[in-house]
Amino acid sequence: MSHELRQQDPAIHAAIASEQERQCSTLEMIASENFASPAVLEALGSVMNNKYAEGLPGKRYYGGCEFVDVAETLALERLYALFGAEHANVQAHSGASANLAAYLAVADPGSTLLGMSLAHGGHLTHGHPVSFSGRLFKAVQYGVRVDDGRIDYEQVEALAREHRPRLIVAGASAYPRVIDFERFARVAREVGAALVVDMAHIAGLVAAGLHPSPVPHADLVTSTTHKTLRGPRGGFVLARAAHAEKLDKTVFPGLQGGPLMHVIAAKAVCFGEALGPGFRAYQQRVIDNAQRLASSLRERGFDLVSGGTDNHLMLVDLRPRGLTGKQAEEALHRAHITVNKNAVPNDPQKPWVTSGIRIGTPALSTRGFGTDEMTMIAGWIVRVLEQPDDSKVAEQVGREVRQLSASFPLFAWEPVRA
Ligand code: DSN
Repeated sequence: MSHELRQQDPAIHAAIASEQERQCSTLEMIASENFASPAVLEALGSVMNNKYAEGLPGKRYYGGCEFVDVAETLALERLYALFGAEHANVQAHSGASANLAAYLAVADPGSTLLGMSLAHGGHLTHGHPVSFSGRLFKAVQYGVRVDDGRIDYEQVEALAREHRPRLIVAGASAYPRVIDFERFARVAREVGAALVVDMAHIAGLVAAGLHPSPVPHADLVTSTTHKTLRGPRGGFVLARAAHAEKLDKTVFPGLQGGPLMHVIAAKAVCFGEALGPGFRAYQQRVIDNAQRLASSLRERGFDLVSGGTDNHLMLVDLRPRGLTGKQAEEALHRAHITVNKNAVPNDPQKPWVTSGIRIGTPALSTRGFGTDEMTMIAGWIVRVLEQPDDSKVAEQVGREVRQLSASFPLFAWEPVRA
């Protein structure tokens, strides 16, 4: 870390140093988190932070944009190469703002939006009443089937026929199975809706060809860049050519001012890494690790929503163990294992408590953890959750976690660049 920061602002320097130490010494298993490469972090911390560049490459409202234009053009070119979309915009500051831009590009406020309920694995911005998506739009929500935890496509079809939404939103933040985008597109076509797919969680798997791509099926596809894609925090939107102009104008000047050019430069670096030959192997490791972790937890008697996983995450239903998600998250935290409490479908607990935990493998896979380590970690998770109030168990597991972490240095991996 830089000398300047330590001298100028010791308090912030110390907080950053402590956060780095926390990331190195704990098991980071929050499904939406990852470790961006040193090259991504370098671009993020660069002088591109200083530049205003409203507009698009070659068409800016400010002078001096020739070098930020290079960065944004490369980000776009690499994004097209990754996902094969007809049009892209890389300026959305986040996944939530990417979703808002996509919705407003094809629907007016007051239109009906059919999205997956947060309580069943969707996202706040897919129509929850506390989010803009439930306030600006008339939200109708679908969920998963009670018996197998899979998306209830028949419910999606029935709700679409009944409510004739302008927007159908597919995608999830806590759904462990493959999503059938083709089926969503069929129903969207039937009722005259635009299909927006939020692929934020699975973008890396899609880029690697390990999850079916929504791009051929959706009118617009939104994503973040920091989850399985392993880049800087931020968003982007892909669109059919017919929506290109409306999308760009909705992002700017509709919703945002100056784009974050340092973040866009870092997105370009991330997309370049994703085009490299090592990226597919990394995403395969994410899936292999999730499957091993899921099967190890099941063998030890833990219930998983839908019985397992096809992707990078799993949802543990703790109701049969008499534990809440909050208790489990806190107990694992004491053992240096970081997960998040998460509602399970039809959860009787409040969102601040929940009956489940969501566990993901993208970050540990970046550190080089493999399936043997996943078996070990499942054993630790079980030990802690079987005696969640026993501080000696937490201490012992915490010691073992630190030992294992020490043999997987955070930035020892080498992304292969395009
Ligand atoms: N907060 C993210 C997640 O954890 O899935 C979604 O935006």
